[in-house]
Amino acid sequence: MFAENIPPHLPRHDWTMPEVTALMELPFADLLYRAHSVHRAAFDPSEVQVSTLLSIKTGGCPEDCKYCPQSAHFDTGLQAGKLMRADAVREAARQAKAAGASRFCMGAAWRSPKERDLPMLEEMIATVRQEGLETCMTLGMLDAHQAERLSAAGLDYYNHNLDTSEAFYGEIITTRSYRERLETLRHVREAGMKVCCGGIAGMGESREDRAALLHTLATLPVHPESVPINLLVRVEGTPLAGTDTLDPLEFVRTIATARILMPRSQVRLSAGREAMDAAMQALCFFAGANSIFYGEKLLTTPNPAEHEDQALLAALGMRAAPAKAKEKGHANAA
Ligand code: SAM
Ligand code: DTB
Ligand code: SF4
Repeated sequence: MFAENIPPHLPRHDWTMPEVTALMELPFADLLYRAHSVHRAAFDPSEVQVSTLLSIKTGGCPEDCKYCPQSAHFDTGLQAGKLMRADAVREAARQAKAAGASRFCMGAAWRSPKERDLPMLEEMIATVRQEGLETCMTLGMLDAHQAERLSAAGLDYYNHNLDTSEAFYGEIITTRSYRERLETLRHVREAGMKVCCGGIAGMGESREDRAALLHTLATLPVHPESVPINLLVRVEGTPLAGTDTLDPLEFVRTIATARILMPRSQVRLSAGREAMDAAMQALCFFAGANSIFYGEKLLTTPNPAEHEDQALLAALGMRAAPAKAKEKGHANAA
């Protein structure tokens, strides 16, 4: 059933859907054993990469993503704001760095950035780099020119999620297509940035949909360096507010399968940790998650307090990974 002769911790890009569903359906202990073995072969299992989020432009978004508190289509009581200025971003980056983050992710509630926003975004990238943090942005769709501008300004990562399977996607978003998402990912890759791309579990999709999302990610020409797996945060006022709770073991299975399919990627236990107890998070780490969002706010919703996460990592004998040294010859600005 599984390809023989290939060490399991080396990336493969030829995974088939039957292989992915077979992994997802393994007895739980077999799946976790396999995922943890792959994880150990590629990473120090005691290290976790730590990213802090900042919403640089909040709310009023024209897109209709049914999970999102920032969409202008739904009334979630969120106050919309303007694009922040780089000096305010510097202060937030400083605090994140002092608290132990290695990467700073800036998110904007846009369909895509406007030409007039690019100078301020470039200034933000330079500012966050000066504070000694890796930079990440998530601004919606990018064309090739925008991706090149951001890359030239020194942006290390671009986050753009596929969110779910192509088949389920139309139930969740109608204002932009799956194909457009893949196009943005291509522009990001071609501009020389690292790709951060994952999705959301718990939106009412099936196990098959979760498998299909992971299959799409794992068969991209290059695996995303960072794979955020979010558990839906059910926000009052969004159409998905009343969605049934996902079985926690299904979420752990999703993490484990992502780890096996993309053995060298950082798999991030992303949104939704407020609803998870320590045991579930420990299982996710054992299954191969090795990255978290850190700081008491995600973009607009709560995340565990820093002292809670410090206590959790200490209890598990885990520690924050230091920022990666810049690779020589990286296409981005120094
Ligand atoms: N507007 C940009 C875009 O969507 O491309 C960037 C920001 S958007 C908030 C980034 C990602 O956050 C989404 O793709 C989605 O995966 C995640 N997200 C948003 N709301 C969420 C929620 N309620 N629960 C879990 N993840 C969520
Ligand atoms: C990702 O996959 N999750 C983050 C980040 N990328 C931008 C965002 C989670 C947002 C959760 C809802 C909110 O706080 O608004
Ligand atoms: Fe807008 Fe992004 Fe929220 Fe969709 S996920 S509504 S694009 S902010």
